[in-house]
Amino acid sequence: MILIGERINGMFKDIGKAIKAKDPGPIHEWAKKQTDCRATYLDLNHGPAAEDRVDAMKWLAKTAQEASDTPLCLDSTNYDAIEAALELCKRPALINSCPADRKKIERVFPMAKKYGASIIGLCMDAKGIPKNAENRVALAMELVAACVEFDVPIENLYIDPLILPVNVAQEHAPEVLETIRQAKLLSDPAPKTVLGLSNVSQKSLDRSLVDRTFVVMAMAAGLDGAILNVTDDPLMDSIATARILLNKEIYADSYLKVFKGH
Ligand code: THG
Repeated sequence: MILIGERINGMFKDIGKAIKAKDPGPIHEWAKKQTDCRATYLDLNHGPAAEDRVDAMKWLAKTAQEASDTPLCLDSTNYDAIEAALELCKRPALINSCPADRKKIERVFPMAKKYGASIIGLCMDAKGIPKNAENRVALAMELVAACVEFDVPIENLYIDPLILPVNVAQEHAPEVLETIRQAKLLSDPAPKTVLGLSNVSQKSLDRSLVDRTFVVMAMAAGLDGAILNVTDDPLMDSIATARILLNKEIYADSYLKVFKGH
């Protein structure tokens, strides 16, 4: 599983403050901590409050790489901010994200090719997020076609069906699972799939329980990666156990110690 640590996000108070004050401490701390928890990528998101997004994203990319060699997942709707950060990335990055919207595709895909970056492609367009799997998959297909058009390897595309909080949008969860199944049939090789897992449990009572139950269901449907709380041990243990039960790793009594989320 590709594990993208979600914690360096201006939505969290400590990170929002650190970005404002240009205090590297919390960024270094979370970059190290999530790397220790075996994150494959570190998500960097300047949050809604950042004034100069280009400047904030550049600072986050520079500061995170002072503390860790883990590749970066550049999470912003501002593509100038993403491009400025791509210039600073020491390892191939993940662009988070691009909707199935022609204007945005024309901005993001050439940039991904130029920097050798991968792309998270969202199952949404200018009209928003479709309710059912069929319409989500149609948008995923546009992103797969864009890979061919702009010469980006399909393996570098991560389709994100977009999961919403179960407490307010319960009917979306099974449609997301079906989208993951069908995304795998769109091309050969198939695109990868990813979720912003913590969305599903926002404002729910036992977040970890909701997250780990849903991630296991999504893995059975073919999920390749998630943006998630990599410091949640029960969640990481569930992912490791699902990897064993899906026969992706060889069983050993010590598998929890050996694999964690991997
Ligand atoms: N898809 C893609 N990228 C994404 C998302 C997605 N990036 C952002 C988000 N969704 C994934 N990251 C988070 C990070 C934090 C939380 C949820 C998703 C979260 N935060 C607490 C909350 O809202 O309750 C904040 C708590 C606090 O302030 O301390 O849950 O879907 N491609």
